[in-house]
Amino acid sequence: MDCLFCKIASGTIPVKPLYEDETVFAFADIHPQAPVHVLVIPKVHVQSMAQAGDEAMLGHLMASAARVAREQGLENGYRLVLNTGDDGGQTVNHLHVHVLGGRHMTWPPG
Ligand code: DGP
Repeated sequence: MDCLFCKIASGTIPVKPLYEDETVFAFADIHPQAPVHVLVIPKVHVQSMAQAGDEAMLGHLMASAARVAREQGLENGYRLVLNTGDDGGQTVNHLHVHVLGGRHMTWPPG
C-alpha cells in the first residue's frame, strides 16, 4: 500500500520521532499551524476515524497525544484535532491526531 504515514511509521521515510512505542509514532508536522504542531499516528494503517474500530488503539492514541502535549511543555493548554474525510479536511488518509499548542487557539475553526 502506498501510504505516506505508513512509510514514516516504518522508518522507510526517516523523520525524527518525538514519541514512539510499539503502536504509535509522533513527529513534527511539515506545515506547522502553531509553535507546537505534532502528528500522532497509529503504526497500523487505519484510514480515518470513520474506519477506526479498535477502541484500545484509539484510547492509546489519545493518551499518547496527551503525553506528547505534556512532553512539549503545553501546560497552558492545547488542541487535539482529527480531520476526518473530505468534509473534515483530511488530506492524508492515515489516521492522525494533530497536537497544536504554544499559542491561543480561536473558535470556530475554518
Ligand atoms: P490532515 O489535513 O488532517 O490530513 O493533515 C495532514 C498533515 O500532514 C498536514 O498538516 C501536513 C502533514 N504532512 C503532509 N505530508 C507530510 C510529510 O511528508 N511529513 C510531515 N512531517 N508532515 C506531513
